[in-house]
Amino acid sequence: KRVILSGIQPTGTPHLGNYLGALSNWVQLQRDSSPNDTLLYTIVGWHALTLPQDPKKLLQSRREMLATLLAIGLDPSRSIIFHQDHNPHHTELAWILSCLTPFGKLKRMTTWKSRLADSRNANNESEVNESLLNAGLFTYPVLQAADILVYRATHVPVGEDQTQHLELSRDIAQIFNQTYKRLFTLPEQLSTPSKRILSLKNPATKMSKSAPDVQSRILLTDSHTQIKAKIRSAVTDSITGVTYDPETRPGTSNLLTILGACTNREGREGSDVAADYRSKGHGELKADVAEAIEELLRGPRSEFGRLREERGYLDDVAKDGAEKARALSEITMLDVRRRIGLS
Ligand code: AQP
Repeated sequence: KRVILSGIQPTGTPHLGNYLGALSNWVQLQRDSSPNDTLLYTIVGWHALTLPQDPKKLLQSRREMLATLLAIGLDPSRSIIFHQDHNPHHTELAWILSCLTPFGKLKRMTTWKSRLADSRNANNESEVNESLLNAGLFTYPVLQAADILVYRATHVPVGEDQTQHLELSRDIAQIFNQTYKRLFTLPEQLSTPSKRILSLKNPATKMSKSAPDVQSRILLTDSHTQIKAKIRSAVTDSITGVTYDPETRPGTSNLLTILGACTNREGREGSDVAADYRSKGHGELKADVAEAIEELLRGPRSEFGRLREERGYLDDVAKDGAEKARALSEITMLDVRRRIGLS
């Protein structure tokens, strides 16, 4: 029996990268899993707070993220879909785990190291600008461990960029098990055929919800016209013809990756797609990419448009999800509190 957990931050409207890299896999897991498996999908509002958020926008993004998860096909009668911040067990366990987590392990997280580097660059100094960093940015991998361990998740579908954090979750689980009596099974990374989708404007970086230029990403809510315009203006190169070479032609290769992923969810690679465009140009490629994205997103977009207005229904789904999640995590927390002497 597997317990599968994954999460997404409500930091803006989800984009094609989120969909191809994570969300579509969640739906696939729902389809392929055994009825004995428990599926938990969470909108991680507490993680979003590690960067400044406008409260009104955050509230809206949370609700819209829930509508998106339902619109793409997650079924609340099969999967437990909930807001992380509706279940205080996450933060309770995170505190307990943070008291067991060696400081040095957190210092070695590459996400932290790149934050440190950014805080230096921003000032163009070798000194860290501490006002650009908060304690949450340093400790959030512990909260992530708690998100997973509080449900004793056995499998976590995440991209490769999360491998180090998942290893940390396993280390923390092991420290707990050694310090107290064994409680946690060690969660495994569930490798998904996830594709890293790059920014349409700067293909040296990934497509991201919070990148300032909205033209750099296809939103799941974009109209057909918006999709066509964004793909038409996507950065490629001036080399004649279309070939797949992520090193020298990242923009063109990204479009091929998108086309492969949109037209065949079983992992048709950008290099396979390139063969169809050997004698064609960027214009034809872009037109086909825009149509393939439209084909993929049309259904979810119209479902999202309907669901976002159904506030009562969304509140009911969130409430029901939180109750189911809390009922599961309470079992773990009773055990945890007893073991550490705080029952
Ligand atoms: N460009 C991408 N290509 C493939 N997968 C991606 N994911 C994000 N961007 C891409 C995957 O989406 C899931 C949810 O991500 P998240 O919201 O938890 O945080 P993130 O990875 O930081 O995503 P964003 O879109 O870049 O958000 P912001 O800008 O707020 O940081 C994850 O499984 C992630 O791998």
